Amino acid sequence: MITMDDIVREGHPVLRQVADEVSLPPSEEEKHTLTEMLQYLINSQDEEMAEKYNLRPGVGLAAPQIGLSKRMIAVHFTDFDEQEYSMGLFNPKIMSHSVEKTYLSTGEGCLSVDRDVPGYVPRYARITVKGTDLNGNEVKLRLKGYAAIVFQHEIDHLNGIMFYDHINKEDPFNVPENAKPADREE
Ligand code: SB7
Ligand code: NI
Repeated sequence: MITMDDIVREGHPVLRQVADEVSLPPSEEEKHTLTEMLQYLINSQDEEMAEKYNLRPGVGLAAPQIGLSKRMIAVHFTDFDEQEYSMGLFNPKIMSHSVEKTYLSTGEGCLSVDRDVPGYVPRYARITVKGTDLNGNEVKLRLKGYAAIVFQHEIDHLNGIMFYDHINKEDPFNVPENAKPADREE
Protein backbone atom coordinates (compact mmCIF):
# COMPACT_ATOMS: atom_id res chain seq x y z
CA MET A 1 0.00 0.00 0.00
CA ILE A 2 1.28 3.47 -0.91
CA THR A 3 1.52 5.90 2.04
CA MET A 4 3.04 9.36 2.51
CA ASP A 5 6.38 7.60 3.18
CA ASP A 6 6.45 6.70 -0.52
CA ILE A 7 5.77 10.24 -1.75
CA VAL A 8 8.93 12.07 -2.83
CA ARG A 9 9.12 15.74 -1.90
CA GLU A 10 10.34 18.81 -3.75
CA GLY A 11 14.10 18.86 -4.05
CA HIS A 12 14.12 15.25 -5.30
CA PRO A 13 15.45 15.30 -8.88
CA VAL A 14 12.84 12.83 -10.17
CA LEU A 15 10.22 15.60 -9.89
CA ARG A 16 12.21 17.64 -12.42
CA GLN A 17 12.77 14.86 -14.95
CA VAL A 18 10.79 14.29 -18.12
CA ALA A 19 9.26 10.86 -17.46
CA ASP A 20 9.60 8.00 -19.95
CA GLU A 21 6.72 6.74 -22.07
CA VAL A 22 5.32 3.40 -20.96
CA SER A 23 5.67 0.89 -23.78
CA LEU A 24 2.30 -0.62 -24.54
CA PRO A 25 0.81 -2.89 -23.53
CA PRO A 26 1.94 -2.04 -20.00
CA SER A 27 3.52 -4.81 -17.91
CA GLU A 28 1.64 -6.44 -15.06
CA GLU A 29 3.96 -4.60 -12.68
CA GLU A 30 3.15 -1.24 -14.28
CA LYS A 31 -0.58 -1.97 -14.07
CA HIS A 32 -0.17 -3.00 -10.44
CA THR A 33 1.70 0.20 -9.59
CA LEU A 34 -0.92 2.39 -11.29
CA THR A 35 -3.69 0.51 -9.49
CA GLU A 36 -1.90 1.17 -6.19
CA MET A 37 -1.60 4.88 -7.09
CA LEU A 38 -5.35 5.06 -7.68
CA GLN A 39 -5.95 3.17 -4.42
CA TYR A 40 -3.85 5.74 -2.56
CA LEU A 41 -6.23 8.48 -3.76
CA ILE A 42 -9.32 6.47 -2.78
CA ASN A 43 -7.85 5.70 0.67
CA SER A 44 -6.73 9.29 1.16
CA GLN A 45 -10.32 10.49 0.71
CA ASP A 46 -11.68 7.91 3.17
CA GLU A 47 -11.70 9.59 6.57
CA GLU A 48 -10.93 6.40 8.53
CA MET A 49 -8.17 5.19 6.23
CA ALA A 50 -6.64 8.66 5.97
CA GLU A 51 -6.50 9.00 9.75
CA LYS A 52 -5.25 5.47 10.38
CA TYR A 53 -2.41 5.67 7.83
CA ASN A 54 -1.76 9.42 7.94
CA LEU A 55 -2.63 9.97 4.30
CA ARG A 56 -2.83 13.50 2.97
CA PRO A 57 -5.93 13.75 0.77
CA GLY A 58 -5.24 13.96 -2.94
CA VAL A 59 -7.33 14.07 -6.10
CA GLY A 60 -4.45 13.07 -8.35
CA LEU A 61 -1.06 11.37 -8.30
CA ALA A 62 1.67 11.08 -10.93
CA ALA A 63 4.26 8.27 -10.97
CA PRO A 64 7.27 10.62 -10.48
CA GLN A 65 5.72 11.48 -7.09
CA ILE A 66 6.45 7.93 -5.95
CA GLY A 67 9.93 8.13 -7.46
CA LEU A 68 9.04 6.40 -10.72
CA SER A 69 9.94 8.32 -13.88
CA LYS A 70 7.22 6.85 -16.09
CA ARG A 71 4.25 8.47 -17.83
CA MET A 72 1.48 7.24 -15.53
CA ILE A 73 -1.17 9.24 -13.64
CA ALA A 74 -4.15 8.45 -11.44
CA VAL A 75 -7.09 10.73 -10.65
CA HIS A 76 -10.03 10.36 -8.27
CA PHE A 77 -12.45 13.24 -7.81
CA THR A 78 -15.91 14.56 -8.56
CA ASP A 79 -16.06 17.67 -10.74
CA PHE A 80 -18.20 20.72 -9.87
CA ASP A 81 -20.82 19.45 -12.32
CA GLU A 82 -21.00 16.11 -10.41
CA GLN A 83 -19.10 14.20 -13.08
CA GLU A 84 -16.91 11.51 -11.47
CA TYR A 85 -13.36 10.83 -12.59
CA SER A 86 -11.63 7.77 -11.15
CA MET A 87 -9.01 6.23 -13.38
CA GLY A 88 -5.40 5.43 -14.10
CA LEU A 89 -3.90 6.51 -17.42
CA PHE A 90 -0.74 5.43 -19.20
CA ASN A 91 0.91 7.97 -21.50
CA PRO A 92 -1.71 10.70 -21.06
CA LYS A 93 -1.30 13.39 -23.67
CA ILE A 94 -2.96 16.77 -24.19
CA MET A 95 -4.04 16.63 -27.84
CA SER A 96 -5.53 20.14 -27.96
CA HIS A 97 -6.42 22.99 -25.66
CA SER A 98 -8.42 26.21 -25.57
CA VAL A 99 -6.90 29.66 -25.80
CA GLU A 100 -8.98 30.63 -22.79
CA LYS A 101 -7.43 29.98 -19.39
CA THR A 102 -8.82 29.17 -15.97
CA TYR A 103 -7.50 28.89 -12.41
CA LEU A 104 -8.62 27.96 -8.91
CA SER A 105 -9.27 30.99 -6.72
CA THR A 106 -7.85 28.92 -3.82
CA GLY A 107 -4.63 28.20 -5.71
CA GLU A 108 -3.17 24.67 -5.88
CA GLY A 109 -1.31 22.34 -3.57
CA CYS A 110 0.74 19.22 -4.16
CA LEU A 111 1.43 16.05 -2.18
CA SER A 112 5.13 16.59 -2.96
CA VAL A 113 5.11 20.12 -1.55
CA ASP A 114 4.97 20.47 2.25
CA ARG A 115 4.24 24.20 2.29
CA ASP A 116 1.59 26.57 1.05
CA VAL A 117 2.49 28.36 -2.14
CA PRO A 118 -0.08 31.12 -2.62
CA GLY A 119 -1.11 32.40 -6.04
CA TYR A 120 -3.16 31.69 -9.12
CA VAL A 121 -2.00 28.87 -11.36
CA PRO A 122 -3.10 29.61 -14.93
CA ARG A 123 -4.38 26.51 -16.72
CA TYR A 124 -6.09 25.92 -20.07
CA ALA A 125 -9.86 26.14 -19.55
CA ARG A 126 -10.50 23.18 -21.86
CA ILE A 127 -8.31 20.30 -22.95
CA THR A 128 -8.63 17.06 -24.85
CA VAL A 129 -6.58 14.23 -23.34
CA LYS A 130 -5.79 10.87 -24.87
CA GLY A 131 -4.31 7.94 -22.98
CA THR A 132 -4.61 4.24 -22.21
CA ASP A 133 -6.58 3.14 -19.17
CA LEU A 134 -5.97 0.23 -16.76
CA ASN A 135 -8.05 -2.08 -18.95
CA GLY A 136 -5.86 -1.33 -21.94
CA ASN A 137 -8.53 0.77 -23.63
CA GLU A 138 -7.60 3.95 -25.46
CA VAL A 139 -9.57 6.81 -23.98
CA LYS A 140 -10.22 10.34 -25.20
CA LEU A 141 -11.46 12.83 -22.61
CA ARG A 142 -12.87 16.29 -23.20
CA LEU A 143 -12.30 18.19 -19.97
CA LYS A 144 -13.12 21.63 -18.71
CA GLY A 145 -12.88 23.60 -15.48
CA TYR A 146 -11.73 21.70 -12.41
CA ALA A 147 -11.19 18.40 -14.26
CA ALA A 148 -9.02 20.16 -16.85
CA ILE A 149 -7.00 21.72 -14.01
CA VAL A 150 -6.36 18.41 -12.22
CA PHE A 151 -5.26 16.61 -15.39
CA GLN A 152 -2.93 19.49 -16.31
CA HIS A 153 -1.40 19.40 -12.80
CA GLU A 154 -0.74 15.65 -13.17
CA ILE A 155 0.54 15.77 -16.75
CA ASP A 156 2.87 18.63 -15.71
CA HIS A 157 4.49 16.22 -13.21
CA LEU A 158 5.38 13.94 -16.15
CA ASN A 159 7.26 16.85 -17.69
CA GLY A 160 9.09 17.92 -14.53
CA ILE A 161 6.85 20.93 -13.98
CA MET A 162 5.54 21.97 -10.54
CA PHE A 163 2.35 24.02 -10.08
CA TYR A 164 4.23 27.00 -8.66
CA ASP A 165 6.34 27.28 -11.82
CA HIS A 166 3.21 28.84 -13.36
CA ILE A 167 2.57 31.43 -10.62
CA ASN A 168 3.40 35.05 -11.48
CA LYS A 169 6.38 35.81 -9.23
CA GLU A 170 5.89 39.59 -9.17
CA ASP A 171 2.15 39.40 -8.54
CA PRO A 172 0.93 35.92 -7.50
CA PHE A 173 -2.75 36.89 -7.48
CA ASN A 174 -2.72 38.76 -10.75
CA VAL A 175 -5.64 37.35 -12.77
CA PRO A 176 -4.11 35.57 -15.73
CA GLU A 177 -4.97 37.06 -19.10
CA ASN A 178 -7.96 35.49 -20.82
CA ALA A 179 -8.95 33.65 -17.62
CA LYS A 180 -12.04 32.98 -15.53
CA PRO A 181 -11.92 31.19 -12.17
CA ALA A 182 -13.11 27.57 -12.32
CA ASP A 183 -14.53 27.53 -8.81
CA ARG A 184 -16.45 30.78 -8.53
CA GLU A 185 -19.34 32.44 -10.35
CA GLU A 186 -18.29 35.76 -11.80
C1 SB7 B 1 -5.08 21.16 -6.78
C2 SB7 B 1 -4.55 19.95 -6.39
C3 SB7 B 1 -4.21 18.98 -7.33
C4 SB7 B 1 -4.44 19.26 -8.66
C5 SB7 B 1 -4.98 20.47 -9.05
C6 SB7 B 1 -5.30 21.40 -8.11
C7 SB7 B 1 -3.63 17.65 -6.97
C8 SB7 B 1 -2.84 17.62 -5.72
C9 SB7 B 1 -2.19 16.29 -5.49
N1 SB7 B 1 -1.01 16.18 -6.26
O1 SB7 B 1 0.15 16.57 -5.79
C10 SB7 B 1 -1.02 15.47 -7.45
O2 SB7 B 1 0.07 15.67 -8.24
NI1 NI C 1 1.18 17.43 -7.51
